[in-house]
Amino acid sequence: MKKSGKTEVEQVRGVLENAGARAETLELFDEVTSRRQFLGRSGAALALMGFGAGSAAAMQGLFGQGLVPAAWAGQLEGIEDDQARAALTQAGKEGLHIYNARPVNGEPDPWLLKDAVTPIKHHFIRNNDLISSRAMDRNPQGWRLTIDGEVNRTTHFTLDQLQSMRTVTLSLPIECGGNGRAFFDPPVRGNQWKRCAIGCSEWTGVPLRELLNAAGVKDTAVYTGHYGEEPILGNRPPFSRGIPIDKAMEEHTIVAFKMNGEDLPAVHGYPVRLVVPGWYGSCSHKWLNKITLRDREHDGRGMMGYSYRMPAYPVAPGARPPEEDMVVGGPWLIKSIITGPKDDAEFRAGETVTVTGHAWAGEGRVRRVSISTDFGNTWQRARLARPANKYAWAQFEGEVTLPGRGYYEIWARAEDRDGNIQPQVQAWNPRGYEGNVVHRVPVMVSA
Ligand SMILES: Nc1nc2c(c(=O)[nH]1)N[C@H]1C(S)=C(S)[C@@H](COP(=O)(O)O)O[C@H]1N2
Ligand SMILES: [Mo]
Repeated sequence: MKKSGKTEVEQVRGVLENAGARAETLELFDEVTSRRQFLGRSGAALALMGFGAGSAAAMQGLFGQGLVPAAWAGQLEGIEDDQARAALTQAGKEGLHIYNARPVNGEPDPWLLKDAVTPIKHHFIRNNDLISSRAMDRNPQGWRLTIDGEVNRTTHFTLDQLQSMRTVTLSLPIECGGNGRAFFDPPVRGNQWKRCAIGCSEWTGVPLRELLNAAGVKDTAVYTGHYGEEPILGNRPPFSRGIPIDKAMEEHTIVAFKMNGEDLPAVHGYPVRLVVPGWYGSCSHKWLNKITLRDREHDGRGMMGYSYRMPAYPVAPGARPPEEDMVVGGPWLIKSIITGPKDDAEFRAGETVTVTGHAWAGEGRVRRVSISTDFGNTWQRARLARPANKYAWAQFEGEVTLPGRGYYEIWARAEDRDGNIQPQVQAWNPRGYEGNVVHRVPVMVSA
């Protein structure tokens, strides 16, 4: 934290104390101001502080007194929506950069994603619309999941029924199709996700195929269509994506009702969501209440035009291929992130620096992660841990030594078993999907 910032915080604390602020208000003040150190440079202005459930009132008290320090003002502007605040608080979110509040969208910094299993507080959020009151109240009354369409019999499941079936618990990544969009040149519209619209939490639920089999899958079923319960922003059809039937029948595609052992927070899809690992996050439908099996590719909102679609052939940066040349996107590419060191970390010449991170590979398997400190001129192999299960990300770790003073970048590059390697330059597409350019972490070395 900058010296001037600290002085300002201390001044405000003094004013609060003199004004006779309650002990719990001072405690909250200290908690919030001390957490700022986790927020990183550019993030501070938009970052979300991890307010406890009871602290909103205390914050209101502060605002009422006109005592909002400049250091806080921007952070709270990022969450100007009551529902977003409540949803973020319920999920205990901490350290996310909130891009918008209505709908709510946010991602953490890479150094907050060190854990093999992403804690709920640091899992990114991507909503296209709003959150229902059922989800906010976590009320399962009257909710059911319907399987219909190309099935022998339309079948319904209550939450109790799902929970009494054979469940599985798996570490599964969910990664937004637009993760990495911020690195597209020329820029493309949409949330400017950097590297952390990904999480790999532990999801508990029922394999989707067991529900589909219970309904009886007809030979004519080739695709799914997903529907959920959410208030739609504006006058448009509900968000509804789908996946090919083979992916739906794959044993790791699950209907999940627990995240890291807890009931799903509203913001992550209470009461149940799909988890379709290795594919664009948009396939992992939240607040799920119906799956329709279809005899053709699904045509819901999010399946047509340029939305979650890729050009059928490589296009020039900035080009706009005709709509009929766009095809539905799905599987993710080989990718990795560096979770340590942080951006702008400072080291001494000759010091051993531990580099940590994760690698994952869509439908593939990670074979190798390599690290470079000389702009990709030379690479050294990192140690790679065995992932928890298929699709889970694999932890990597390696040591590098930075020889002399100056500016360095630490790069990581993953390779899958089919020989696909993360590129050092980002290929372009009109909506900024499948961004997987190598992660570069700038560090400074002193003599
Ligand atoms: N019903 C519904 N499901 C949804 C979405 C949505 O807007 N509505 N967003 C999707 C997208 S684009 C992504 S990337 C993931 C994000 O999941 P998370 O918010 O739990 O991280 O949810 C998907 N499921
Ligand atoms: Mo997404």
